Amino acid sequence: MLKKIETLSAEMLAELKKATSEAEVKEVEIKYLGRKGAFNDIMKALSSLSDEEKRTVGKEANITKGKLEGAVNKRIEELETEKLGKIADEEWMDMTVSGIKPERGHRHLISSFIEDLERIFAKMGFAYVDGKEIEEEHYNFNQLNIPDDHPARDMQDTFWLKDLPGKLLRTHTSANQIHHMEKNDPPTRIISMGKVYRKDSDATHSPMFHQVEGLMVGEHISMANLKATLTHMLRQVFEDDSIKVRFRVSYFPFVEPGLEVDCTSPRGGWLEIGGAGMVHPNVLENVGYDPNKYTGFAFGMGIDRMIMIKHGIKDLRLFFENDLRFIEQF
Ligand code: FA5
Repeated sequence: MLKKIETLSAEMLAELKKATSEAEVKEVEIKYLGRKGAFNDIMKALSSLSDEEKRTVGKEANITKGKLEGAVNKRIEELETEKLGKIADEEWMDMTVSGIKPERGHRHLISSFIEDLERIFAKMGFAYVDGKEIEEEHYNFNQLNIPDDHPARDMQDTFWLKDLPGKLLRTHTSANQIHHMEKNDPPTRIISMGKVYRKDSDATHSPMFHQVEGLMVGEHISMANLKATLTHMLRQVFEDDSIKVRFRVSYFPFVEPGLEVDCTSPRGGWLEIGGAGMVHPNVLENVGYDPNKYTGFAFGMGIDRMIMIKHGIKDLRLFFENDLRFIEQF
């Protein structure tokens, strides 16, 4: 009997060693130590032994069972440690390796310039109003004192939209003056910016470019206010307090008098940057403002032109080609 206990014990220990999972260990445990297991058979067989033998064999069987239970728990622990060790081996991370830095982009030159302009005008009390790139003739031309047959329509070569009568890609941001004045009473002080479109293309003309429009209407608004506003804006934009502004008489149907605006360039000489003037009485009347009570100025500048002047860029098309060698310089 004692020999049998010894053999069973050795067999069980060998099987435990071979078990590779907790479930397998449990199976071995049941096979030897379970209710119908091999050790129970020995316990049952004790009844046929003498009292003396019962005591020795029984005692030995209990001690061995206790040891084997310990071996079961030990094997389970071993397997758990092995498992964790394996995970640590396979899934480790080297925290000292430097990471991959994601490339950080930045605002396009035009977008950041537009933000600067918005800030500069906000400080002078101009509210920002948005507009639409697809416009109606009514806003882009008619209300701006440019009726159907007016030759001034040819001054801005227009992209008309196929199958949408009277709709076009706005040729200037001046359309936003009308949208605003039709909905708001004077006095008013706004700017508006965005993309405009014309059939134009060379180094200084792009079929899509950007304008900033300004409008100030109230009592006693004069050309002096216009000059002061533009001078302050350009000095801020070019970060140069010596910038001068000059007006040359010109023609735009929606202003009277109409002006071309030039400024001294940070690189010397005079440069043309936009159009301006005193809002035409017909325009004020069109939107229901009393031209005998109110006066106002308006201006429209080429944003791309201003950026070209500021950074000495010769070709406007560079702005829109998205060549990183260009974009990353700003
Ligand atoms: C206008 O568009 C008028 N709406 C400006 C205005 C507003 C006058 C309010 C009076 C009162 P003009 O067509 O000149 O005007 O354009 C204004 C500026 O836009 C130009 O001086 C120039 O800087 C810029 N510009 C015009 N065409 C292009 C183009 N194809 N590409 C880039 N910039 C352009």
